[in-house]
Amino acid sequence: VKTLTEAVGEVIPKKREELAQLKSSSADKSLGEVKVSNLLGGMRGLKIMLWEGSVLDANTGITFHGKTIPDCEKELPNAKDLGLGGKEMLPESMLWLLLTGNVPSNEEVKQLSAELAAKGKLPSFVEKIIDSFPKTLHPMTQFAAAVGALNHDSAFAAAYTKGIKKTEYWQPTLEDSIDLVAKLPAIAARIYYNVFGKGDGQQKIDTSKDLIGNYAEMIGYGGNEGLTDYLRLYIAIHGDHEGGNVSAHTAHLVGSALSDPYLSYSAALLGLAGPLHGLANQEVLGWALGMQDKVGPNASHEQIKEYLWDTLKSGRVVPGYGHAVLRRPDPRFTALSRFCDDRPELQQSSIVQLVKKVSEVAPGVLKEHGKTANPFPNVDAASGCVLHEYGLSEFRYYTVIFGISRAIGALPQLVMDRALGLPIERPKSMSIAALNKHLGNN
Ligand code: FAM
Repeated sequence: VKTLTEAVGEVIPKKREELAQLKSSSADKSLGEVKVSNLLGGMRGLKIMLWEGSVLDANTGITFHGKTIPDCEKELPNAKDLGLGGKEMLPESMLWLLLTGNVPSNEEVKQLSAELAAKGKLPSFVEKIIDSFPKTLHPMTQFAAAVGALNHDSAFAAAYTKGIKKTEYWQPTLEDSIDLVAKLPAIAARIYYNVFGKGDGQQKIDTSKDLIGNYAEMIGYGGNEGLTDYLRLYIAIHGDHEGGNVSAHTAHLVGSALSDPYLSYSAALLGLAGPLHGLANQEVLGWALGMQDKVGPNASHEQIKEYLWDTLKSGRVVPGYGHAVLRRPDPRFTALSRFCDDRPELQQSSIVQLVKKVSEVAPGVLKEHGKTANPFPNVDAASGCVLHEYGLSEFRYYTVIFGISRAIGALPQLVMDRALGLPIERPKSMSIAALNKHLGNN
């Protein structure tokens, strides 16, 4: 059975060849013009980054090496295929797909799970760092700090200091990346224990379990098959959403300075911690529970509409709605809704049902409000209520789960950046005065 490292090694020559061809055939071709509105508008729409794992279409949503989420649900080895209890795709399968462009076999995924389990334990100094944080420090800040500290043992940093050849950079980058994916659950579980007192924070990692089976065990939900399976799906589909979102772009940008994967991903986590990005999932649940408190568990469409208008009139955004690129309901939202429809216990849940009703009412209200370019639900409209229903109710923790996931998308690109020898990022910035001068404005 092939290891992930061997599988990546096999695809790199072809990728290098494709890049060389693109450079020689098309280096001078235009990808569109840059307008002042692009510069002032968060660089929206500018095609300025190479990102191999996934492409986001405004209408059809995300594809991972050309595969939609339903394709992945059909083709990627899942919990049932591996006899793990549950039936959702495994994040390990998604990691393999993102790194290689190929669907792994059941045996390859099983071997990868065992490799991750074997590398999953944290060094004791990292445990001590996490234990020293005040409980009141946001879990995402703790997460980013612990991930950054793992750079102490970075294979890439050590190899670079020794003077490794540029063409070989990708190898220790991949080694660090696999090591980091393996250790994220133990960091996240230790934070959960310290801040919320759930699970035992001990690193009881079983090599016969998958990454999320071990994570669920460490946070005290080992016996909860529904939650464990939900976490598999959630973590698999939150992994990659092309390169321009804040967390993915940050990993790529910081990595372009040849900062190792721990440093690059630590920075990405700090971006994920912002309320317009990853923190939205914690915001949605607080907002939905607030609505439930106000209008009761069986809110009518009319009451929901009123609550939505109250939010908008008070100048706040409706969390979980809108997207910088998507102009349709997010297929990740659809996948999580499908999960809810599949599980009888979630059909009884008042919060899950309320969130579903909101998704029927909010697009109309947001259209009438008239500001949002995309009035449809994004992934975070649904992600938190399921966790809450299964008892994982500490919503200050939710973005940490997103943070376990995003590594599965951001780190493969970092490996590719090194394999393709991409340069340090350095876009040109301009001041208002310089812009006016350039444009001939008085
Ligand atoms: N509720 C109310 N107003 C909204 C809105 C929403 N959900 N989404 C966008 N708008 C407003 C936005 O604030 C802006 O108003 P101003 O002109 O007054 O600044 C206007 O509509 C145009 O914004 P846009 O072009 O539609 O969106 P952006 O591309 O600027 O921003 C989001 C995209 C996601 C940051 C934005 O839609 C938002 O704030 N949504 C709520 C927070 C959220 O759900 N974030 C999660 C994103 C997610 F997919 C993830 O990262 N996990």
